[in-house]
Amino acid sequence: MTIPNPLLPGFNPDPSVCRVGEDYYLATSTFEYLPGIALYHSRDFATWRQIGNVATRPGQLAVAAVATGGGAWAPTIRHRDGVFYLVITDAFGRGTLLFTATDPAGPWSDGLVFDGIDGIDPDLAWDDDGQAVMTFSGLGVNPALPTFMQHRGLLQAKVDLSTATALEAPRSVWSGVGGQFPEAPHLYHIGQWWYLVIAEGGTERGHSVSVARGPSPAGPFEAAPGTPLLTARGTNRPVQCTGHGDLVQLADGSWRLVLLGVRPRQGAAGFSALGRETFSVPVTWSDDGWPVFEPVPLDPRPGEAAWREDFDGAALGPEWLAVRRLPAELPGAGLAGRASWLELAGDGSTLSDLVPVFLGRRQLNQTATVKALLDVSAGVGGLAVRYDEKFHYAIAAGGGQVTATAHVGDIEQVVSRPWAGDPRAVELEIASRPPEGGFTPSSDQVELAAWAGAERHVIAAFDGRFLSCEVAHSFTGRVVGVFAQQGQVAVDYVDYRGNND
Ligand code: 6LW
Repeated sequence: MTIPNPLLPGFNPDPSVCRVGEDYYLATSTFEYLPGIALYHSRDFATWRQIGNVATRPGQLAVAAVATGGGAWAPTIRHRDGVFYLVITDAFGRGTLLFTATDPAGPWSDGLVFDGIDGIDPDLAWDDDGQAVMTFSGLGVNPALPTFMQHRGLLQAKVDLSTATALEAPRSVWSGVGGQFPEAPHLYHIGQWWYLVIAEGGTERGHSVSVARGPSPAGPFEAAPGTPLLTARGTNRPVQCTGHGDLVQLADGSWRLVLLGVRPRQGAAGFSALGRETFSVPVTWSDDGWPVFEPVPLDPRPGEAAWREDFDGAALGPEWLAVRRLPAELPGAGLAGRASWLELAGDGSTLSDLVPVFLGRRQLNQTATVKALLDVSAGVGGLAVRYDEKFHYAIAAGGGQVTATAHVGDIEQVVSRPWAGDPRAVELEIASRPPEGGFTPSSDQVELAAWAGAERHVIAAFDGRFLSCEVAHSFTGRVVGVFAQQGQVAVDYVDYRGNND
């Protein structure tokens, strides 16, 4: 079976994976979105299903007021003696956290804050005596500490997992071959060596995977000849920014690396609509015991991806995200009101606020057409594609108007038209299409439209490049969904069709 790339499309950065028998569990970062820390499962490594999220209850992450870019950064997931361990940084929030579960679908524990670990990208390994060892990047992300925004290279400490306490002052370990931001360490005991796999060069075009090995978890580590062993820097490969890898041995004995990357349209100078996604490559071993990685190919799942949510069930699936609060905390009756509709209530916020009344899912494909049917007879609301509060496009209806808005940094363009159609059933659409060819790269063209019966009225069309990770500079990616701005808004369905044209 072909293993596709991206492995997990849509915003799914900082992947970490573990195998238990024939089952694979993979976790990715979610930043300011809740539920937090997406968890995926596979049996063949090619088909994946989101089985849950780690942070599904208030208090597990402190993202309610976190600045964009903060929140859940870079998990490591491991399994030992029947327990799943997930360590992660809640950046600018609670700090370095330990969550545990016996069923990875949840529930996960409330999360213990590590005492004595000040940094990001924690890794968890056990030495030959069963002592837990945490290796992490010494970038300070606690505004209350003098180390805030300082980078102290990669650090390591033995830790007590029952109390989440460092058992020693963190020691420096090998920190790469000179690229900026040595981070994302993962430590493995393979054969006679302890391998340290890290990222360096920064998460943008300079990103890479570097490798070293040593005789003990603490080193001393010797860099692999020619490391970084994987990078797209300076190339025009279709998958850029490749780095932040985690190794796993598959059930058949072969090895793979999961890592993050982006797929800019029109090459390295282009724009990536979806943000950082999860990719994977096979790993072979050289005669002298170093891992060998191929460059990351682009091989998306063929055909159209489609989903439709009719809000018929009693609960939303784990793919649905809200910003800085859980979907169940959004104002309005949610699924508990009108049967087979979702009810949202405006609370005076807009999409430009830190905490909008917005519920969405990751855009999974380079181009996608998303439609929603709304009842706006008692309010104003619509459909939006969001990077963050500074970068979003939306089409709203209500009060006898439809309004398309592009919000790009500090610049806003608003196009309004009177709307005479029935406000109890307004069908809105956001459709992205491949850009016109030409010298200047773009990601896509985004049309914002409203339907009157069989007639499609395009209210505005905007260049999609402004909703890309290169422009927005968020750690996340596009999330498409519905929002309420004023009064009561009800949503009958959201329908998504995407492809990689
Ligand atoms: C992640 C770190 C990084 O923790 O970005 O730039 C952070 N590097 O490895 C968020 O993805």
